[in-house]
Amino acid sequence: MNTITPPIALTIAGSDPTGGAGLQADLRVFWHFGVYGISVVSSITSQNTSGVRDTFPLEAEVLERQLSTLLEDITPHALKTGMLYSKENVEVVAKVIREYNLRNLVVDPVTVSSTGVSLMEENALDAIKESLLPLAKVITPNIYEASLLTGIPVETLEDMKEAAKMLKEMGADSVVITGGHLKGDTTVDIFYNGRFELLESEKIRGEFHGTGCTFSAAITANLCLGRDCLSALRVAKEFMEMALKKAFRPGKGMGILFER
Ligand code: PXL
Repeated sequence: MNTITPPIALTIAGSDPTGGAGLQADLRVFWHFGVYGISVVSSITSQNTSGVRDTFPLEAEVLERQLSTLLEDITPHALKTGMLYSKENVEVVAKVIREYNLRNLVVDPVTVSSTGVSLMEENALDAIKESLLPLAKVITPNIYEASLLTGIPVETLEDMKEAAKMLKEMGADSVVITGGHLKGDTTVDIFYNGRFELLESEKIRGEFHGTGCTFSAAITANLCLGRDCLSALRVAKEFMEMALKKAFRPGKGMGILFER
């Protein structure tokens, strides 16, 4: 037996059969960075690259049993949450994270799919704010999610800064708001942990599926490797640029990111 344990990251997310988003994408990204992925499924979806057709959230009890059985045995060095869907599921995840004192939590507040299908019940948003945000090392909303979480419109760089401050006040240690959906030729992401850092990159045009999952998984993997938030973010951005340039279309719909 190998006596050296690799860094281990946990994803708590929905299943996406296309592999472009959800836990399948998370595990692939973890592996790219040499991080061993463990996973707990929070909901099943039926979808293809043209869109999500159904969502079947698992019951909170099923989620809790998967988590407690796994975590009484293995302690991940970092973890991320993706699609949790219901208030009950968000609360169970927060409870278990506290119970097992898990560190390096990345919260990707998944609300809708790239084609606009809801991946979250309305009251789950309040549960994310109240229970999960205070436990987060980093929260990674896009501008729409940042707007939903803060209740302010997020359409400009100034709005993003305001929302980032609010999200930090709500309890997240660091905030990353991705500006990929802003108008303009470049993408500006905002990092805030008490001071601001603006990260600009080339905007790669196209219809992609799973960018939010892939990005937050790359941050999680790099926190897992011991990087601080800002350097994890820088590595994740570089990774995204590469994976977007190599994206492919396995079906008739959106492109899926690829890193080989
Ligand atoms: O990209 C958001 C997302 C997250 N998780 C699952 C998804 C999607 C988008 O379709 O299917 C499982």
